[in-house]
Amino acid sequence: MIILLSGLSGAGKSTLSQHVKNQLAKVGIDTEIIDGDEYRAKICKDLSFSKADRIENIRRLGFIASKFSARNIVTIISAISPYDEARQELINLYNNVKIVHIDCPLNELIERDTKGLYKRALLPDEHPDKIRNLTGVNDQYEVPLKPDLYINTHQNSLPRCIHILTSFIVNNHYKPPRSHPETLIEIPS
Ligand code: ADX
Repeated sequence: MIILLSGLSGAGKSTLSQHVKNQLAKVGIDTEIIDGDEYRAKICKDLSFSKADRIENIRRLGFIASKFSARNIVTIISAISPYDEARQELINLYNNVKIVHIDCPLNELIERDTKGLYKRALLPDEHPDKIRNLTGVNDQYEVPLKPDLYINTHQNSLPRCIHILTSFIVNNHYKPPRSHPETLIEIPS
């Protein structure tokens, strides 16, 4: 299963995915997190925040996710993924892709502003530090219209958000039948 956590920067995608991974480990479900920030620092270094590059970013993350997912590892992509086109591409290409919209009102994100990005996007136009393409402020975020799951991180506490996402994954995760001893391959000595 591929879980695409889509939402604005600071909405809580990374925090949530880490906690959910820990919860899933307790019930024996293996999880891999593919985090936009982390991959942009490594194999997506060449990509900007233009529309084409953001779509390419999700394409690459999706491809990697599909490899983990094919091994029955729950794979959480934590990336803004602002374009419906990119999200739809993953749904069309891979099995069992679930879109989860991690929502939080912009005024709350501006208040939290853990990375200082919103402050920079709201600077006057002539300011040298101004960010001109921050998703949700001066760049587009296409709200997922029919997400498989919607979580509002402002209206729900962190434990509640963790519970909602963990339960969703547990209920949708394919559990392979346990192999019987007679089906085990014998290794010749
Ligand atoms: S995506 O749009 O291509 O899906 P991704 O999730 O990989 O974005 O990266 C978003 C992260 O990059 C943000 O959490 C933030 O830390 C950083 N960032 C830097 N500049 C921008 C920007 N202009 N818009 C959005 N995020 C930005």
